[in-house]
Amino acid sequence: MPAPDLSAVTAALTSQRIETPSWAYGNSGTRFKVFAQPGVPRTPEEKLDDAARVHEHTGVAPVVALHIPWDRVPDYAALAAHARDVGVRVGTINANVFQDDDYKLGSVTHPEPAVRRKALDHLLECVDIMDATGSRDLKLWFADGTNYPGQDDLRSRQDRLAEALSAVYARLGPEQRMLLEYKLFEPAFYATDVPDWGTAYAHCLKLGPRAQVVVDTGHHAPGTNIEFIVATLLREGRLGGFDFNSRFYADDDLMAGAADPFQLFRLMYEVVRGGGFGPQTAFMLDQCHNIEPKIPAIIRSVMNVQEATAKALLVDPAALAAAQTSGDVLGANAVLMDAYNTDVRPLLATVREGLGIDPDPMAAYARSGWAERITAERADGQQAGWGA
Ligand code: PSV
Ligand code: MN
Ligand code: MN
Repeated sequence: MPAPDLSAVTAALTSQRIETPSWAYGNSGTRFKVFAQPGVPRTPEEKLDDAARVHEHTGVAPVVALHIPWDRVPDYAALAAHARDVGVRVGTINANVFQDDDYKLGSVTHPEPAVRRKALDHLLECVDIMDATGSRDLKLWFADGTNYPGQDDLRSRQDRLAEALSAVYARLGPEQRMLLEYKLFEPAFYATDVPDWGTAYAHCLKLGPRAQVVVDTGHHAPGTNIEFIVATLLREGRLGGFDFNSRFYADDDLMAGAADPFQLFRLMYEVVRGGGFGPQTAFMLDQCHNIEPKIPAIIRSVMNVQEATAKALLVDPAALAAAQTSGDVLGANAVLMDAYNTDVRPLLATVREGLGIDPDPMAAYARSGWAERITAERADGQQAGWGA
């Protein structure tokens, strides 16, 4: 590979697409308290209106992931049309089989067939919604698991999961994909039915090539080498996308790049190295902004992903390969660190100028008056929250 040339890096950064999650625009909190914020959207349409502001000021966030039923509307084609009208489009459809009393012991892995059927019907409904919105990806995360040894049969639960996944996979259109997300623990504390990339990968492998694994950066044990997982999934052709966020402890859902920007760089380097930088990989955020203002936090997160990407694109592959093959441990490490330690903010300012937007998205949003406007206009009505 030739040394990175700046015009190619600029072109790559200009073409980057980062998908923002509808739920990040609504109120959220911990299990202790939701701190409501003024101006928060009251409807899925208003979440799209806010997402359009993030795209307006960053130029790289034209796609918005929905979560069903949090974003339930009577007419999804009309919702997709609203998205287009305001300058964005509907992206990944996230299914939700974790907020119903029936799912106390699981959804698609529940011991009772009637509950499994109900969960499967919801997943199939999500594919209907994808047909209406023109979405490519269905993202599946299951809260399913057990809290106590012996509570249920671990193997039978895998069989039930496989049965549901294959029914959903069979329902997908030829251009649609299923992204299976794993998570180490929470809300199940003894055994989670899809706890790791290996389990997700094994299910995807049986289903077919349009079943892909999604890596949520907050869903691993502390110290896990996530870039190794990324490299492996790319090598196997099974990296469908990311849910980016930051964690200090568990699934903290803080802003991407806030806790560990070096990790984000290492992930993005493996994406670039492994040929995963392109529309075949869904670069999504999955975050909750509990105490900070939401739209600026999402703009900041998009910028953090851009900075990590720019640094990854600046790694000199020829110099790295030369150092690696000659066994130059420190030299190879220095090639990576040189890229990581580059201040890419001027480069990204140039990219933004090329896109015809303000080089400083945070300042441009603050000046825009949008925050004041939504605070005044959305003073009445029920504001959307995590779960509403
Ligand atoms: C679960 O922790 C998760 O990461 C899944 O992606 C859910 O869809 C999302 O969070 C809900 O915020
Ligand atoms: Mn997630
Ligand atoms: Mn999560």
